[in-house]
Order: sequence, then structure tokens, then C-alpha cells
Amino acid sequence: MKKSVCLSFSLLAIFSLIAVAPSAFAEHGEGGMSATVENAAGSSTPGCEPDCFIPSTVVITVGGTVTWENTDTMAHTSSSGTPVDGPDGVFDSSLVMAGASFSHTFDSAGTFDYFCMVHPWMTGTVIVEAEAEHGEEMEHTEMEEMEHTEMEEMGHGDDHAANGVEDISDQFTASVTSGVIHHIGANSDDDTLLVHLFGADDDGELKITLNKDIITPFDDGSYFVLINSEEVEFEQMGRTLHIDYDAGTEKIEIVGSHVVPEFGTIAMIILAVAIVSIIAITTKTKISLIPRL
Ligand SMILES: [Cu+2]
Repeated sequence: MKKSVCLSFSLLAIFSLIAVAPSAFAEHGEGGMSATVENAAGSSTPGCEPDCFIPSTVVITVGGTVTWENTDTMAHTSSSGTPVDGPDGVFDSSLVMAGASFSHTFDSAGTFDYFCMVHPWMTGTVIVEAEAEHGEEMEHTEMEEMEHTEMEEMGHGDDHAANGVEDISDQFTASVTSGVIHHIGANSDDDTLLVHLFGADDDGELKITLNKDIITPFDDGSYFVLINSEEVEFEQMGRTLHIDYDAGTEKIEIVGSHVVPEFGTIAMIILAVAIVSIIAITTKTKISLIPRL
């Protein structure tokens, strides 16, 4: 985590150096340290394939950053993995609203497939090439080291903010078989984790793995689960809960003995979806999904 923060700072620093020495970097051209991908207009409806992300394949070098700019009018995600196998956790933008963007810095070489969890026909690839072995790249390394030192002196505030978000997304995984998880919030006053669902038109199951650093179970290792304020039966295997819910459910509460207060301040949108049900929902309720501008 820390490394990528440092890297993005270094990148910023490098950009500011471009003004000083433009010729040194001009030769990198495309497929260098950064690439930008846009969501195709209207890609929330099938038919944009194979160019739902534009360009659908980008090439960068190790340490480079890809920025996804949502130039479409609908919310999208850029989630590593494939629609068939699901997200693999290398990177995940979660929901990126129209006009917003998401960046990820790639620290290792490889080919990374990604897709949009809301519109799984939207797929793309990031190819990260090993760093070229020539003089210019050496300059990068030296500069990164240099900026690294400076960063440590002045970067604490941002470092903290970035860690807060990143760390929490690592804290648990959640998926649903009907609808999408719109938001997970916490209420430290009554030690409750709130899972807000959206578009659960059918009965479904929420599978969520909890980290005890976020929500501490009761002494016997158990939690309570409330749906529409009524206690429900659920299955618990270790820290993974399988919770069945009825069509139309909007709020599932998981009660433990303690919830980390900081968590409540972070408005987190996790989109873990059952692909099939999402296609159905998107088709059925397309109108209501369009954010009112
Ligand atoms: Cu999308």
C-alpha cells in the first residue's frame, strides 16, 4: 500500500520535472509510465464489445499507472479478473460515478484482465511490461528514490487517508446472489455493520467474511444478524457468514461486540455481484439506475 502511495507521489514529482526537462521524457511516448482508459459512451448497454473500454488494451511499464476516466453517463467499475471467474482482487475501482476516475499503479509485470462488474460485457486488458534497461529508466529509479525521501517528510496526511481506504477494502470480502451491495457502513454506537443492498429483486444469499479488527464477535465467536430489524437465522463458518435474505431486502445488520469507530466515517461502496442477476437488474431497471444530473 505504502509503496503505491509513494510511487504516485514520485509520479507527481516526475510530472513536475517534465516541465524542467521535457526532452528526457518525450521519448517514452505511449505505453510508458501512464495510460488513460475511458468508458465507451453507452457501454452500460451491450453492443460496445470489444471496445467498451477505450482503448481495450493498454501497455505500460512496471511502476506505471493506469487511470480509468468514466466519460460515460453511467457508473462503472474496473475490476481485475474476468466475468467468468469473477474479481481476482489485484485491483478494483468499485463504483466509479459518471465524470469520476480511478487509478491503479502496477508494481509487477504481467497481463491483467479486468471487467466492469455492473456490465460484465465490458472487458479490457492491462499489459505491464518489465522495465526497459536503458539510461532513461535508471533516471526514473534514481528520481523515485530521491522523491521517496522527500515524501516521507511531507506526505503523512495523504498517506494516512490512502491507507484508511485501502486497508478497509482488504478487511473483508462480500458477495450477494441477488442485487448489489450498494454500501457497507458501520455504527459503532450499537456495534453494527450495515450492509445496504440495491436491486435485490429475488431471494438471495449474502456471503461476507469479516475481519475481527473491523467487527469483533461476541465471546463465543458469534454475531447476530438482523434483516429489517428482525433477528434471522444464518450460517457461520469461521468468520464467514452465509445470510439468506428475501426479495426486496435493503438492509442487513450484523451485530458484534465491537465495531471499529473509524470505519463508520468511510463511505464505502463495495460492488460484489452475481453477474447473472445484475444483467437482469440492469435490463429491468435501466431508467432508475441512471443518476439524475
Ligand atoms: Cu460498466
